[in-house]
Amino acid sequence: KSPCSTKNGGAQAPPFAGREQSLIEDARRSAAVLAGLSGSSRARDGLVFEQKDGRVTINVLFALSGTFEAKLLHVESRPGRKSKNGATDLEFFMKCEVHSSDLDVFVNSLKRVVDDVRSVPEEKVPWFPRQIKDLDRCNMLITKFDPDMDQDHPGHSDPEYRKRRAFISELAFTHKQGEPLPTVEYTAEEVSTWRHVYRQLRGIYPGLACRQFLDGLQQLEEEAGYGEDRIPQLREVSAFLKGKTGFQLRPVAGLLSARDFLCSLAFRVFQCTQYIRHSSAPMHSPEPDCCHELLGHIPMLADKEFAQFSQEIGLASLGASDEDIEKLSTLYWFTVEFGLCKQNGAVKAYGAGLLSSYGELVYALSNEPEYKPFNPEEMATQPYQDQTYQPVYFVSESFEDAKTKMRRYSATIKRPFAVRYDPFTCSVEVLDQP
Ligand code: HBI
Ligand code: FE
Repeated sequence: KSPCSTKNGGAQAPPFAGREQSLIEDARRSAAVLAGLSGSSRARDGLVFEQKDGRVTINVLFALSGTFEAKLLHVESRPGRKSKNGATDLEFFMKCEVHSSDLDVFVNSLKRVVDDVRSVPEEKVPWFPRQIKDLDRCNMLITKFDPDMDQDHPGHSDPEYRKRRAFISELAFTHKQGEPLPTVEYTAEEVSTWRHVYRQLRGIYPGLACRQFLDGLQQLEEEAGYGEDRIPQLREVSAFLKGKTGFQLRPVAGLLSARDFLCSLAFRVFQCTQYIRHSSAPMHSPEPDCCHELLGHIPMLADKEFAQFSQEIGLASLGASDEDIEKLSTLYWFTVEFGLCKQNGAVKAYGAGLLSSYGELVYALSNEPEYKPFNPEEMATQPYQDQTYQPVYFVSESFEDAKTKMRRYSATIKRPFAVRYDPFTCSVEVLDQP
């Protein structure tokens, strides 16, 4: 009889590690019998069976010699190769993790007991999407600001709000690339929150927002149904953007990991939340919401040069190390989220975090905060605030200038390959991979 299959999903110590020596002795005594059963001369190192209802449970025990620590990550039984007499071998597949300094001792020790030992080197380049369809796999959410997890979230103690959020999240979770974007019928309360935010911000934009933003917003008002009386649908906004800069939207359930968020920009896809902030705090949201996306980000993404700038940050992030992702995400923070730029001798806002927050927009353009010139090397490691206003903002001379400096910075990110975006196939070509 075949032994039952064992699955061990968690990272645990080997099932018999540390058991009594008597168990090992017992197993050794049984080994000869088992060798007969399984037909494997290798299965000699100690086995214990238990018999129940005509089935035999076989506990395989390896006594490995040497000094090392290994973790058993996974065990399974599976049909192996066909042997000469036509029968299929039953293989046991085990996956272990061991420190690289112990690798040789461990592998040699294993080889005395098992037929096939292979080591898989640590992956050097993190996985990244190659085609726009692969973005379906880039959905790692960060829950630190979500209303279910964050006690300080204005909607935390409102079960109705959390239910609504769960409903809208589900639309994002089930969306697949290429499908029509989900539409949400917003409630009167949600529209009233939107109206409040829109009205307040719209009034101060002309003096504080950069030219590109104002142009974009005006076009959105004329062509994509922007206004204070309704929350625009992602579907219509996405169609609008596609015609302007080739950017498209994709619904997302909340704050994404920096890696997953940035990589979508490489495909000119902007991950967009579809829920709105809690009505008790219309001027403040700890996490991105549709006010932040639709008012802060979208008008800028209608600008060709800014769209290019955003995509280049995305391309630089593909396959980058964790440290480089951290730096790129900080750069993104001080530009796309909180950037300022000079225009006709005045400082204006282009960052979405500013353009979607009445309080911080006014503060950033007052003479309170510190301004520093645009410098990617310095920006990439500047500590930043995600709880309150920024103590420092970086001011670029122009988008052209920001783009040139960013390109220079991206070129210093070490990757064993280059990437090129092919707009015809919406895919990333990987060049010079060794
Ligand atoms: N996720 N949904 C979403 N929206 C953002 O604006 C966003 C994100 N994740 C990370 C992020 N922004 C940035 O702060 C950088 O870390 C890239
Ligand atoms: Fe944002």
